[in-house]
Amino acid sequence: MSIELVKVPDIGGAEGAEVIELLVAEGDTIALEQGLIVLESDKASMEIPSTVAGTIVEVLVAEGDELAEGAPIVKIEVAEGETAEAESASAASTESASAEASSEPAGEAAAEAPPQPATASSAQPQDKAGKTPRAEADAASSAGETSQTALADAAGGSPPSATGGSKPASSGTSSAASSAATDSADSASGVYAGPAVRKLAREFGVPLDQVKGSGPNGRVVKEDLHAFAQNAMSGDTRGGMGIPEVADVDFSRFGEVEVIPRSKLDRLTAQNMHRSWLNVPHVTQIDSADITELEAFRQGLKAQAESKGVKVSPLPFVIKACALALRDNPQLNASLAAEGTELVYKRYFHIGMAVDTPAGLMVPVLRDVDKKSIWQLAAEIAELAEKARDRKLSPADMQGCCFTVSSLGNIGGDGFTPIVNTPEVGILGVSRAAVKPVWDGADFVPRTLLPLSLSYDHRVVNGAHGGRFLSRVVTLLSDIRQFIL
Ligand code: CAO
Repeated sequence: MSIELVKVPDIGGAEGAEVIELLVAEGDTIALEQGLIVLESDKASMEIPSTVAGTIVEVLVAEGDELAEGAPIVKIEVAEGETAEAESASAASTESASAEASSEPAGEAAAEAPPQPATASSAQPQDKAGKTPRAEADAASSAGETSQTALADAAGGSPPSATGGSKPASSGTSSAASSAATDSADSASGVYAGPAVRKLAREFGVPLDQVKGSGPNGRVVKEDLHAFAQNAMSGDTRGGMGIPEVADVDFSRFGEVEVIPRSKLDRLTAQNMHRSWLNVPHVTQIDSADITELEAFRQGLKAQAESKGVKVSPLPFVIKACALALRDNPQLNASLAAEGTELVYKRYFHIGMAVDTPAGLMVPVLRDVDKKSIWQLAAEIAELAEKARDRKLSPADMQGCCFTVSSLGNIGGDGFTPIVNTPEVGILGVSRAAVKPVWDGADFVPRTLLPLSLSYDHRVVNGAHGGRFLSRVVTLLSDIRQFIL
């Protein structure tokens, strides 16, 4: 174990370069050439890499400090065995404790050693010229060449890709120590930007790694920051891929109009739809159930229904089928929790029913549907629909929903894509049943088909879950004897 002191290398004569970022902290284990700090002078910003691998023992600078060449940055504890490698890559900016005590001044070695660019390969012992790693290190060290690998070649404006690496701080060939750097990698993300742009980004509080650079090799230029800031102000932070505002249009310019304030319920519904649409990745699967037998059975119930004072539409059958299918497919009866890290599986089967009312859409909830008969469900559907239209639903009537059924069967249409009522993860759209010719293997026969569309939250429900659930609903409706199994 030895303690190495890493100092500011030759930074092109810059005096008083400010520490704008600390990239390491005490106790960090760092690799050779890993960035230690970012310095910014009035000409350049530059990441200063470590010339050794090891553990940071002490950080000797703080953000805002002004440093010049030779200023100590960190003390690093280097493990035995790594010292030779570290030393071979070491520059004048690194001094081991023993080196500090050495009687040979670095300046003398510098005078003897010809300047040569430091490369990653300089970290490897090189013996072709018969030099020991230490001697090689001395030469490199003397030349003051290493530690500059983080600097992009400002003179040539060489972007990182020009050195074959994706980051200037990588181990590609470094520029000469005396080169002034104009671009540097953003410490966190490998973003390239000049000092003025980085400064501006800090002033704006713009995270540079989120800005798309339009300069050569993706360099972020001032115009990119301006565009980013403008987009942020308009709510669009992704270069037009966010949610742009819809401009207000004066429709009266084109003809007579009537402006009516929306009801609170209407606005609330709009908000809920918007929230669901923006948060939930939707998938909709389509199928149809052959309800020929169900319809015959339902028609046969008419007299009985009248005597009970209940009207039985296809809806109670659909809702019951959903409850049974939810029981078999718990994924559709789940909700996301704890910011998506947990799933709550509900062991009850409360199903919401979309009701169209003059005031807007309402979704009262039928409880424990799996345990109720078709008669009970038909009666409750009628009762809740009436309460909804009369605006007599209590908050409790609309809470605790696991899954929603939205039926437009009484209105028409061949299918639609319902929006999931998050935090539920599924909704079944029911369209108008119609008699259609179906091939039975020998002939086309008239069958009553009920179009169904299942939308689900694809974060929770995958295609297989959705497919199994919908198939189960179809099977149950196609053969209602399955209800009792
Ligand atoms: N296919 C064919 N006919 C259907 C049908 C279907 N899928 N669903 C219902 N019908 C028929 C019924 O059988 C009834 O006809 P009969 O009187 O001849 O028997 C007629 O349509 C009217 O039914 P209904 O509306 O009285 O009863 P319902 O149980 O089907 O629906 C309710 C109740 C409250 C869901 C419904 O009235 C309603 O409000 N639907 C709109 C839901 C909605 O707005 N969804 C969209 C939400 S997202 O914007």
